[in-house]
Amino acid sequence: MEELKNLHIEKRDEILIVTIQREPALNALNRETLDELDTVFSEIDDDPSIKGVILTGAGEKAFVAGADIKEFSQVNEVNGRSMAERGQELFEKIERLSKPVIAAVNGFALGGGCELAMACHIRIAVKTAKFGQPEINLGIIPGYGGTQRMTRLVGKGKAIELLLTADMIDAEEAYRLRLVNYVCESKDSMMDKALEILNKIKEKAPIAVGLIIDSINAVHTSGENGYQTEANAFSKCCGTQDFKEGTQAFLEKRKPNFIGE
Ligand code: CO8
Repeated sequence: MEELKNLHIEKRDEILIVTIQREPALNALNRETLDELDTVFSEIDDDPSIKGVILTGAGEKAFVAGADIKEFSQVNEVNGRSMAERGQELFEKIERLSKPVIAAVNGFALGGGCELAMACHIRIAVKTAKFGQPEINLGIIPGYGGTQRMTRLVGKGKAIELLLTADMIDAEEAYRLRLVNYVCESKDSMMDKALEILNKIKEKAPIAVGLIIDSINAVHTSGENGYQTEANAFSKCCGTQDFKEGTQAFLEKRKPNFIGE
């Protein structure tokens, strides 16, 4: 992997911990950081030694405070579209990864930061975290899929309110709205919770893990028939060694040994 300036990568057992580290800018997503995230997330699916990913931000203050506003002076109607599409493509790559990705939200998750967290499969927050889509205060709208993913996660009425008012909500409110799965006391306990979930999932049959993510994503992909995707995925699982092994292990009252084939 090429040298990364804005990300810190650590592998703990088979879990990859990706930390965005631009603390002076509250981990805002500049172009270079987006490129680096793309590099890292492009390699995960093909790496059998990685079973899950935790995405977090450096420090105690911010997960990601949004797209880097300092780069906005160069944005116009033409390149604004391609910049939004480029970000959307990356976030979709994360959402479509065949391995679970948990956003460990350690502080502000605003604008593109909230959108990035929402592209992850699961969100866990520290109790001091704050979420919001303040783009309207800058005269723009969320451009990295926030209008779509926020609506799916919290429902239309609340999504419209949050995006039109730019109100920031705390972690407890985010939990109440089902934007996050868990709220933790500290950054350490949040990381422990994320690892606990991923360590549980990594014992499961890898092909089935990927196909469940695929099938759940299909609910939200326009033009895609989710039931059809699920039936296709189900039949694919039925052809795997892991399916035979899982069934056999149950009948033999032992733990299954999944091999990802
Ligand atoms: N971009 C660049 N720098 C930032 C950002 C950001 N999004 N957020 C904070 N910073 C910088 C500040 O400029 C400051 O830098 P400096 O010390 O050099 O002045 C440093 O981080 C610390 O920030 P503050 O002094 O403002 O810290 P506070 O504790 O007072 O406030 C807040 C923290 C509330 C998080 C505040 O920084 C803030 O409101 N930040 C902006 C949040 C925001 O509006 N985010 C949305 C951006 S728009 C977006 O994400 C659109 C995504 C789609 C883009 C599509 C492609 C074009």
